[in-house]
Amino acid sequence: MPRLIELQRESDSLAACAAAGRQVRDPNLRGWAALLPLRPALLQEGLRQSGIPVLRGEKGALALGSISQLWSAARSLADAVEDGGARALATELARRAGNVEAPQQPWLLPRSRLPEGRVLVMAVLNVTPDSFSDGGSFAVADAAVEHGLRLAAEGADLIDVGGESTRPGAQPVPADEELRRALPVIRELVRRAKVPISIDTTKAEVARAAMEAGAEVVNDVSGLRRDPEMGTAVARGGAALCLMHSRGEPRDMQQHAAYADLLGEMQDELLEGLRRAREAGVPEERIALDPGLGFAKTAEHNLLLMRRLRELTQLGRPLLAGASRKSFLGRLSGKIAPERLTGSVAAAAVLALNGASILRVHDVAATREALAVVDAVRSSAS
Ligand code: PMM
Repeated sequence: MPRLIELQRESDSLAACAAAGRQVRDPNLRGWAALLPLRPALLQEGLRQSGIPVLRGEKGALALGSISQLWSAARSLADAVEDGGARALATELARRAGNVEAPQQPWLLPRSRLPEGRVLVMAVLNVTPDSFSDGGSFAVADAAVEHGLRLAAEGADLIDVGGESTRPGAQPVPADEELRRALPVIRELVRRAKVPISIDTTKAEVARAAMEAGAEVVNDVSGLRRDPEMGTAVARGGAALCLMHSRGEPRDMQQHAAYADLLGEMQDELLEGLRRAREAGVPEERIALDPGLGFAKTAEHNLLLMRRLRELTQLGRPLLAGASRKSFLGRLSGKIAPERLTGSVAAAAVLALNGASILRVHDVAATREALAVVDAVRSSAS
């Protein structure tokens, strides 16, 4: 069965060469090595053809690469190789590599530079009629701006402004209404908050206006599926993009919550979103991926995803995730949305520990406090 060896130092390289039974031992191998049995040789050949260097020894072969390269080559071979033994090896290698967290990638924004070396917090600022008591649209915008400034002062690294509810069952809002709600708030926060602003929308028209007003991130919960112009709009506007996994539309998405292999199908669908974004001209380093907790997922799917989140780090992009106040947490605590703070902070800690780079949350101060602990635990490992 394949074994994965991390090659950080000279001694790791020498040990990997010894395990493969190589006469000449190279002290300079770095990254990851998959130690494979010599037979059947079809897996080695397949890996070689996918561009992975393979060194043979008397006892085994070493396939070398980053964990994401090994994972993705093994995953495609597991589907393609016909020989049963080689296929079983490829499947096992893909499974093992999938369990290793890939190194976190930076997320590049057009103007701001996000802090590195810790998990980031994206604050939720929903400007929908049910989120602020409605004293007329100016009063709502003022209250939203004040709330946004408070979230920034509490330590938010980004603020995500949304003018359309995406809750399960929510009805769509026309673009002009979404703009009427979100645009004044974005303009004011771009001027006054010292953190980058994101627009939570699935409409290219809204994204364009928000980018013109200074938004640096477009957060599309449809993962570029809903509006065919969205990819080009983001590429032209130069913003960063959050591609979230979902299926169907908010009004019917829970009918699509059926998976034979949740993580495998999500990886395929997120890769499809990445391909769409690249084809539209959005540079890869500007893209973050989001598992879309609660979107076309049952409560059980959400929990499984939280436990196995690190498998999505193999897609090679930073992971953004949001569990904050969601209904599956309410099912566990029996609490209504505004009272789900403790569960939300626990969920944020789990997500951060399992590989999320950015957390989308309502409660910034409490989350930052919990993340200080998670960051300390994570960095103690290296
Ligand atoms: N969840 C909601 C809205 N937008 N965007 C991203 N990227 N990820 C999410 O999980 C997400 C989102 C719904 O939650 P809310 O109604 O509390 O904003």
